[in-house]
Amino acid sequence: MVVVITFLAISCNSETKSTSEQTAETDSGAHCVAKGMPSRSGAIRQAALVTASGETGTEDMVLIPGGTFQMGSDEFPDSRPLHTVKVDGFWMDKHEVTNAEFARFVEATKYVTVAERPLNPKDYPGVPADKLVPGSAVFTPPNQQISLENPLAWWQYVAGASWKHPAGPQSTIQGHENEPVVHVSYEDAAAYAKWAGKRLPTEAEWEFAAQGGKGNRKYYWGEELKPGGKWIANIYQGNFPNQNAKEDGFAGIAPVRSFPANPYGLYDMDGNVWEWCQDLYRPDYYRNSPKENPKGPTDSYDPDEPGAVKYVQRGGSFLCSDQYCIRYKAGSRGKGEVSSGSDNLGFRCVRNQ
Ligand SMILES: [Ca+2]
Ligand SMILES: [Ca+2]
Repeated sequence: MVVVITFLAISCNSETKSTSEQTAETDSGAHCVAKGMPSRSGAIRQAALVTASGETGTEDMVLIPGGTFQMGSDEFPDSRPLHTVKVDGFWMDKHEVTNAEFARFVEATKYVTVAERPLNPKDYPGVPADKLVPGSAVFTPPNQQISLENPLAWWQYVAGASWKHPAGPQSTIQGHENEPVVHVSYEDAAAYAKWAGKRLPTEAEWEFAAQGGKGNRKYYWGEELKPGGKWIANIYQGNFPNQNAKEDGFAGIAPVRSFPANPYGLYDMDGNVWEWCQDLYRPDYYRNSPKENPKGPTDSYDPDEPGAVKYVQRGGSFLCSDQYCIRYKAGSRGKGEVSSGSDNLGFRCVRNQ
């Protein structure tokens, strides 16, 4: 396996975080990978070439009525302050976009995802050409308990990993058609949405939908971590990252609809895979964001990585737990570099009413 680890090692290693900062990690592989991987956003802009399929149906979507809600969370610095937001109604995919759905898109458009595209040596001065191989970030847990300070201890850039080969070249999506597609960059997700006659949700739409009409609570499903003693979302139990107790039944990705739907009929808004939103990311956006149908700031800024263009991700993944990444909690935000994917990052789409 060839890994482009030289760059990765620089930045993710360089961070030393307090315990509270660690638990606020987003643990998106893309977040970590972006720290060492120069952006590939200069690669072929295939999304611009994708045309809409003309699809207008709302099969496998639900109508979210729109309304006013409390957005954000006081628990996370970049989710403050809690503020009142109004969103119009919209249709939303009931579940994360699946491998089967993404395969239909690729079949129809011959789209090549960012993770599958060659890397331009100009973007990586000093890196030998044989290291510049297409690939993506794969969760690769160590065998023993380790410090949680260095995400590179469990994230590896795997050559040949892509949506078709989620764990690397030898892996396949055959038999996993009903699982969420992963290793999709923002551009890939937006291209799929455009083809499907849909779009990515705004962050406000996503959170409004996740609340299920129940208001701002600790978790999107309620105030208790395990209502009735049962796990009702695919997150991480056990000792992160090396001892996955999989009490919820899944060590990794679960097929969509494996856990109960929320009151709107939406599945896996919590956990399973992170979901791209259309908004650019800034940690200070909520301090002065529009009160109606906010669509994100006009530029992106992440103090952890000032040069990177980042978009918001929501909901957490199968790697989230109270021990490390608590960003599956209601109102919390994730972020990812525009050209990066990982095996715990996917998306779902919406359509205007
Ligand atoms: Ca799990
Ligand atoms: Ca999800």
